Amino acid sequence: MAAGFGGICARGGRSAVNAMDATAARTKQEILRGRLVALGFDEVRFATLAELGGERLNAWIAAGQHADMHWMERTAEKRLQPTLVLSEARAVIMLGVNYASDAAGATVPGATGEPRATWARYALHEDYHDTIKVGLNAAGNVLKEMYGATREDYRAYVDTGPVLERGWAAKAGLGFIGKNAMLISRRHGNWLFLATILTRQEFLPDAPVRQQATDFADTGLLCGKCTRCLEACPTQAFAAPGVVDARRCVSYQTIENKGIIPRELRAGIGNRIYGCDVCLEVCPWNRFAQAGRSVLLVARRELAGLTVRDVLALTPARFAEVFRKTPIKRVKLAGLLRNACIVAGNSGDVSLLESLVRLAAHESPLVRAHAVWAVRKLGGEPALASARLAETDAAVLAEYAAPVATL
Ligand code: B12
Ligand code: SF4
Ligand code: SF4
Repeated sequence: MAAGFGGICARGGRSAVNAMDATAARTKQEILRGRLVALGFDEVRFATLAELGGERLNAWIAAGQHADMHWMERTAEKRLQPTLVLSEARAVIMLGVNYASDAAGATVPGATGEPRATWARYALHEDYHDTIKVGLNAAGNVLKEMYGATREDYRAYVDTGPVLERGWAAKAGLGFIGKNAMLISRRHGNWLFLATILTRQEFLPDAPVRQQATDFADTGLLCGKCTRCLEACPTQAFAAPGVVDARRCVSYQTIENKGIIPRELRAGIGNRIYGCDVCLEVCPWNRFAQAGRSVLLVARRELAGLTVRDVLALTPARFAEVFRKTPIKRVKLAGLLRNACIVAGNSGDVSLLESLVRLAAHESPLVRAHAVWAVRKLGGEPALASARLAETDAAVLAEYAAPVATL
């Protein structure tokens, strides 16, 4: 791949030619931007490779705020040094995909008063890792066509790569980092997926939202005195503005945690069955968000209609069918039943007891533990007598033994 913009022709002076080259490079870059927008990316911006500053990430890991996401520890060095991911990398193309839509998490109870679950807005789509990947593959073809880039000249990621996507997005000017830790866009509010192309090609950098917005000190740059997100967090997960302690975050607990959800956090989970958007929803910057074009997304609005009772009744076959192609399949049936037990326990709806008592004899100890908690919380403990007699798992027995005041 031809990396630079420089070059000298026999007759012109170096600076005149460089100026001409820079203009040509800029024009070409704008054509590239237009072509990537046409592929479905709502934001396409460029940053040159520079130090991002590792203090924030290192401090987060040192404090254990990454919970058991040990892969964050293992990849920290790469996240801070993109040339370890791609040698001779020179620039980052930061891409954003708007997912603001009226498919917001279902927070309104149905007409029948049946308890509903709230799903993170992003989850009410086919898995964005898969659908945005299609756009990234197409972007690779454009880079090849326009710049002669081979597969070795760039790395393209959405979410799962060892890159600090929000930091690069702030550098490239997609938005600013809010006190809720989100990359917030003036055009899309909080509803922007990020994707990254690390490349050996040089690009002219775009400006950040404000010139000084290049450092961690600028977290909350356009928040002013607002602290809504910090106050609204249902589990007090913010260790400081812009710093999420994953151990307390509902998103971590309901998606990434594969084990028991700490008892003291369960009430705060409320009816959030998968992920959490509270600190995003309350942000006043969302009022500028326009509906997305959905070129790289496939909405699955029907999922918002599922009731807690529907989820508690899922069989392996039905789970596979309903959540096919969605990110929710990643938590597997046992993980989703665990979350649904918590939502049911918090609902106060004793008509769910029958399903919960059945789950207290489920084959998975993870499900049994949370079902026992929910049954006890709804006051149905006597119905657990036979399940308790058969129980041998230490974690489940601990749920039977927990003092009622801690439920
Ligand atoms: C680990 C992870 C999580 C963890 C930890 C969250 C966290 N706050 O770190 C958990 C599981 C809790 C989580 C939850 C969610 N996540 Co998440 N997550 C990630 C992941 C994989 C890594 C994030 C990371 O590096 N964290 C470590 C901390 C220390 O870094 P950071 O928060 O990114 O902050 C850095 C920069 O902001 C920088 N910084 C701070 N201020 C400033 C200012 C300037 C000017 C600069 C340059 C840098 C800078 O400092 C930090 C460290 O360097 C990224 C994908 C990726 N590869 O980056 C997605 C990602 C951050 N998640 C995303 C989403 C959508 C979510 C949820 C909304 C999902 C949900 N609905 O349940 C929640 C939101 C929770 C929240 N308020 O942060 C999106 C965010 C998009 C956006 N617009 O910001 C990402 C980018 C995935 C994607 N590709 O779209 N997530
Ligand atoms: S995602 Fe939810 S639990 Fe996590 S920090 Fe935001 S409001 Fe708190
Ligand atoms: S809710 Fe307020 S403080 Fe939080 S990110 Fe939005 S503007 Fe900033």
